[in-house]
Amino acid sequence: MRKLLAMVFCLTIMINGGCAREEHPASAASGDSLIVVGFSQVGAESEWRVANTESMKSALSEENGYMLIFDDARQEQENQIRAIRMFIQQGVDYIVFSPKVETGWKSILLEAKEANIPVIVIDRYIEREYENLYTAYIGSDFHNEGEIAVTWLAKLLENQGRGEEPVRIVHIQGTIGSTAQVGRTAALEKAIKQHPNWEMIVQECGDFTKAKAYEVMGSILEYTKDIDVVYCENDGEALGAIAAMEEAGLKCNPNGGVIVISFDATRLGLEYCLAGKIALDVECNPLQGPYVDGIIKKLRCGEPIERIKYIDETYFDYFNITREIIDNRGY
Ligand code: GZL
Repeated sequence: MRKLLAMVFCLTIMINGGCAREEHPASAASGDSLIVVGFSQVGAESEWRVANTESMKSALSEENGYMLIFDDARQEQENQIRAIRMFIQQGVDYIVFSPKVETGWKSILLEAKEANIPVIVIDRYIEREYENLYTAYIGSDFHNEGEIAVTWLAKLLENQGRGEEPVRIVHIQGTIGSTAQVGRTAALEKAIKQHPNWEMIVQECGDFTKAKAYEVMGSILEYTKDIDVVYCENDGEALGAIAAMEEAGLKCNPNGGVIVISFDATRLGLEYCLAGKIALDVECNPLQGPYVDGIIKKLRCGEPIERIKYIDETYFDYFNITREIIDNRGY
């Protein structure tokens, strides 16, 4: 309905003195000078993604002075490119998107630049050589998330007297080419080179979904159950892998069972952590809406902005998680 509204209003452009409206017809469409934002979201593949979408929608609300045009790309980059082109044609004031993968954005971002529409990238990055094509980035340092995970794992194994023993690792990766996958994978691959007793027995893509990880883990269990660690690149994958392992009779627990490493620290993931099924859950904060709201408001007032913003993140493990922590989580 909002899109139709924006389209209809775009067709009946009102002449207005407001600075933003002179730049982009769509903001003339908003009548009471709402800031028109086109937001292209990757999809709804995980609890993390759902929380990210909710954060954006609540921050870029009409009450906060926005008309939000939302598009769910259903995990297809082509759909994101199509949506961004539509936003440009509608003459929105700002474009916000989470790039499914890092490559393939140069052409559409050049179109946005030519249309003089600022682009804010959230969550995942685009390839570094085109950094000049966006105005700001808000998200996570994914390599650091991976470093937190492998450092924690090395310490756990050391404390268990397994610092020299063979450690057989199954690696279930996120969407290949996404920044979250690139960073979390790089940290594990680097750690495996640093620990001669760590062995990557399988590396498969779980595409950040529970269903795909369940399927992949099920196939792996058909030819080996001799597994010490399963490194999953988000909570959805961890839940799928754990379901497959438990069906195969394996116990997931850092004390004597399979050590499951995960990322996101969604409430559901932390429930599994409390139960010991996930040993470590590294936080990846999806609550980026308020940051985007703040950047847009500063841009409109000509105030300086922080071009690259990494959100502060921590981790939770089976040994420190509590019911109170879970109950107080924002997502
Ligand atoms: C991370 C984000 C990832 C999450 C997954 O910022 O891009 O995508 O870790 C989500 O849950 O699917």
